[in-house]
Amino acid sequence: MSTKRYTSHDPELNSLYTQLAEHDLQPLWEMQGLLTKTPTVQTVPHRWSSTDLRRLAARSGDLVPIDRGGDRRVLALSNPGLAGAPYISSTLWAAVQFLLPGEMAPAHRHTPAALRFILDGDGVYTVLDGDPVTMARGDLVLTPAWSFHEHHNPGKKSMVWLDVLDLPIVAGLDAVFFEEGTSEKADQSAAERSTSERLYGQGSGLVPVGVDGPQPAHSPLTVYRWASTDQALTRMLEQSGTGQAHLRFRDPTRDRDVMPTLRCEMRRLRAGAKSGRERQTGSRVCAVLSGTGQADIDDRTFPLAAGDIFVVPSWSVHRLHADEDLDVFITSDAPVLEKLSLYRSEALDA
Ligand code: GTQ
Ligand code: FE2
Repeated sequence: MSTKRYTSHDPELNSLYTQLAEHDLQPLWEMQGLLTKTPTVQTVPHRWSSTDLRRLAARSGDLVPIDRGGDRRVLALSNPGLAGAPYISSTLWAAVQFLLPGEMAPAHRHTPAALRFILDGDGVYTVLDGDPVTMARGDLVLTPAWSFHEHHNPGKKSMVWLDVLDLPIVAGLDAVFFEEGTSEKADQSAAERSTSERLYGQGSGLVPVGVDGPQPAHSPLTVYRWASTDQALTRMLEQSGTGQAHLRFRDPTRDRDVMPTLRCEMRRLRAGAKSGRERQTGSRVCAVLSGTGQADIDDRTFPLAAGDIFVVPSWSVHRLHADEDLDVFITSDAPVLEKLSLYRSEALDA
């Protein structure tokens, strides 16, 4: 008997409860908080400061070789509301990964999908199913589900970046698979542009015709460069007149998000701008690329600086304020909720 045993002051009912527990049964009429009016969310709003993340990632680099603990030197951002789970929210994994000069994180693939957003630095390249992709500040790099990946740092500086995975979702569905791969020779340097970029990164509205092969479940463009994101934000800001620009990264060949489970967006707020209060179902991981400001999430207020990472729990009311011009990367599980018809969104100041 390992199920919860309910109790009652009525001796007969109490005896029934004993028998129910012995038979691994539970009475719904005694349960609370199951079908709540609005979501009961364990994930709490939280922010990790850039200074702490960088210092502790570098310290891990001093002390921990890369071959220990799954071939990745990764610090998982663990949400204080999730009872010690290594997850930033109930549905997302977020982590900082640190690679020293000359190091290599060996090839593997897994069913959870991943993405990298680079908050600072350059020099590392990742090999995605044989296609080397360089990573630099402001770039978004996808590692779609079940694609082989490995990271190389052939340069002279260490590098740290943000990883986000849909691991808690895939784990919750009991669908995690993992496989080791064979790594490319170390220090093979990456080309300026990956094959994926050459084919699909030409610019908005331009896609190749006659490229054979099966349609992947994710965007065939696996890297979104900061130069284009920055330019798009600049132009949108010029047009908007509100001091705010908001864009979504999407599959250039189809009307959908970059990957089946993860949505990626970028927001820019001019100094002094304040976004409207909003809330959505699903959780989001946000990372400050540059600027300073503040995030209000339910009753919490977090000061923001470049490199900070924060989490917005499902259905929490949130807004951003910019003190200096603020650029924030946002990734969420929204595509999953949309596919299951569970997505809800509210603008509270509209
Ligand atoms: O870079 O392959 O943060 O497999 C967690 C699991 C990064 C990776 C993480 C991973 C990776
Ligand atoms: Fe991985």
